Order: sequence, then structure tokens, then C-alpha cells
Amino acid sequence: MIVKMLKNKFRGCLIGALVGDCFGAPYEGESISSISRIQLQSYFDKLEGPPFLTPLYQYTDDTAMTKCIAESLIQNNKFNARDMAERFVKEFFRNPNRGYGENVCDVFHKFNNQNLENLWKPAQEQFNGSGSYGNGGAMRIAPISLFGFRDYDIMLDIVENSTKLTHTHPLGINGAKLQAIAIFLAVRSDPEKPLDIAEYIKELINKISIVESRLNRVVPSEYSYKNQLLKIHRLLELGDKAVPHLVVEKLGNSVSAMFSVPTAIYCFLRAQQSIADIETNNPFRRTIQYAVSLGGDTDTIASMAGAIAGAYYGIDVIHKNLQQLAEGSDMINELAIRLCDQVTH
Ligand code: F2R
Ligand code: MG
Ligand code: MG
Repeated sequence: MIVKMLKNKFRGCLIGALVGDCFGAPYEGESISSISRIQLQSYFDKLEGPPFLTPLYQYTDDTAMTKCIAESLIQNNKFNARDMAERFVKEFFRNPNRGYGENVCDVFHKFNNQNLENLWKPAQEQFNGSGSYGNGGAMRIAPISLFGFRDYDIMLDIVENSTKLTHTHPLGINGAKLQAIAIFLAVRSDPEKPLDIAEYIKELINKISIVESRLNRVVPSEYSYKNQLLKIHRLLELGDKAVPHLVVEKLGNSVSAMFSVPTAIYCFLRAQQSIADIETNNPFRRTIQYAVSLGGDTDTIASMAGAIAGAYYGIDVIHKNLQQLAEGSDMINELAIRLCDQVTH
């Protein structure tokens, strides 16, 4: 792939994640029933319309942690667990009010208060030793898919070890892996050709089946990412008959990785076609507007869906206003460019 296209994809991926976070955040925690599709249409129409005076839309923990991962990989040119953990902690204490997950804050306090030999211990102790299955590992994973886009096995290895700094439950780790694989495949797909959705899902299922076959802990069989991907396939076949409530009933919209990562992948795939009540020709906007319309963990689902869509289409698909109105877009853009330079030199 030519470097120019790759750079556009890297920028699209990280800016896509930022934009999904910033414009999904005002709706985080709203139930699907309380979100008006008409108001959401006006919200995005206004954002993309003539410039108006408004404060920047602030990013949340999703972007704060994504930034730390990108900076750590750029600085070290490899995964460095201690450096990454220190960046998470420094960033958290610099600005703890970015809407971090309730329990992950305990991990940061332990990192800060103890001189740790075993960096993974605080996360292992979470939830009486079962570890977190929240989507906090998956929501920040995009820079690792980019850093490792040439080597799948190394990429997955970094995903696992970086996720375990805060999330050690197998569902938290495998959710991060699924999100990383979804981006990895999107970066490697040609945006000039229509996405072969069936092939994309088949590839995701093949890859996650291998990951899940290696689980070294018993997890109830209904908690399988492979099952969630099969549901995506069936929902896509229904088109607009798969109304948002049905999508949430089948895939979820919560803070747990199992019930948000597959939803984000669905949003990206569903937005390849037009969607009832969403008036735009832009598939990136369709992806994040649809993600927000599902309610629940809107910043995180829109951010993860935005990362995949941006990695597929590239930066040019993301409306300039959305980029300019998102806090930190210059800084994230710079990180994407530096990551791309690093992997292409
Ligand atoms: N925290 C939020 N949003 C709420 C507040 C934001 C609001 N806008 C405001 O500021 O007022 N969002 C962020 O958190 C999610 C990522 O969370 P993460 O990093 O995974 O955190 P944690 O604490 O590890 O897990 C989150 C919840 O999942 C449940 N859970 C996880 N593992 C569990 C287990 N083994 N057993 C039982 N429950 C488990 C718990 O309810 C945790 O609190 C993102 O949405 C991000 O945007
Ligand atoms: Mg957040
Ligand atoms: Mg969230």
C-alpha cells in the first residue's frame, strides 16, 4: 500500500476515534428510548453546517488513554509496559475528570502508591480477582493496530499485554483483541472498492475463533465474541428491519466489552448502506451518528466504530468541522503521522 494512502488511513483511524468520542460523549448513559433520532440528525447537521461559535467538544478517557498508548509506542518503538502504565497514571492524575470507569481509577491509585514489581497485579486484583471485563481495554487500542499493522502476531501480543495493565478478565482482553483485529483488517482494505462485508465478518470470525480457543479460563458459552459476530451477520441481512432496539437487544450498548465492541463493528458495517432516519451521504458520519443513536455507552461505541471507519476510508471522509470542533485534533493528527512515519521507515 502506498505511504500516502496509509498515512490517510492512520489519520482517519485516530481522528475517527477522537471524533466518535467527542461527539458521542454528550449522550453517554442515555437510554436508547430517550434519544430522539430527529434531534440527533439536527445535532450532526449543525456540526457540519456553517461555522458557529461554540466551545470545543471535549474528549474523554477513551482518547486520553489512546493518546498515552500512541505516545508510548512512538517514544519506545516497541511495547514498554512500565512506560505505558506510567503514562496512563500521569495522564489520569493530570486530569481525572474525563469520565474514567469507576474501578479502573483504583488501578491508577495503586500504581501511584506502590512501587510495583508486577505491573499487572493491580488489574488482577480488580473485582475480587476476576479482573475487569469493561471496554476500557478495547476503547484505546487503535494505535496498537496501526503500530502492528505489518505483523499480526506481534500486534495481538501487544494488545494483550497493554490491556492487562488495567483489564485482566478474558472478556476484557478478547474484546480489545476483536476491536484491534477489526481495525487491522480495515487498514488493510482498499477503500476504493466496496467492502466485501461477508468476507470481512468471515475473517473476523476466523481470527477471533483462534483467540477464543486459547482461553485459559472458563467463561460461560453465551459469552462468546464469535456468537456476537454471527448475530451481526444475521442483523445485517435484515437491513432496516433490524431496528435500533433490536440491535441493542441482540448486541448490547453497555460498558462491558462483550456488549459494545461487536456493536461498534456492526455500526461500521451497517453504515456501508443507507440507514432509515439518518440523512447523509457520508459513511463516516453515518457510522458515528448511528452508533450514538443506539444510546448507552455512546462515546465509546462511537469512538470504536469511528476508529474502524476512519481506518477503512481514511481522513478525507471525516468532515473538516468535526475535526476542528473536537478537542485535541491537532495533537491526535500529529500522533497518527508520527506512528505512520515510524512503521514505514
Ligand atoms: N465511566 C464512564 N462513564 C460514566 C461516567 C461518565 C459521565 N459522562 C460523567 O462524567 O458523568 N465511561 C468510561 O468508562 C468505560 C470504560 O470503563 P473501564 O475502563 O473498562 O472501567 P472499569 O471500571 O474497569 O469497568 C467499567 C464497569 O464495568 C463493570 N465491570 C467490569 N468488570 C466487571 C466484573 N468483573 N464484574 C462486575 N462488573 C464489572 C463495572 O460496572 C465497572 O464499573 C467507557 O465507557 C468510558 O467511556
Ligand atoms: Mg469515555
Ligand atoms: Mg464510554
